[in-house]
Amino acid sequence: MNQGDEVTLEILGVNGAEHPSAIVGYDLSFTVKRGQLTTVTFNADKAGVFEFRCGTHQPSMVGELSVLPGS
Ligand SMILES: [Cu+2]
Repeated sequence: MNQGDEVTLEILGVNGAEHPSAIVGYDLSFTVKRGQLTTVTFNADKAGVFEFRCGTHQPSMVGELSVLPGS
């Protein structure tokens, strides 16, 4: 995605009952639950690589959100 984009993440919970998660640096938190689609909408106003992580399943359950700089 590019900086300035309006972004919607759709995350489907498959394994594990609950995943209380956050995107570090974007001040976003949400909980993914098994069998449910979690929707997170935000404006990608900061460029960079941001870690998203589940607070329960560490150190393995992490990902990265990459936002390319705007022109
Ligand atoms: Cu988890």
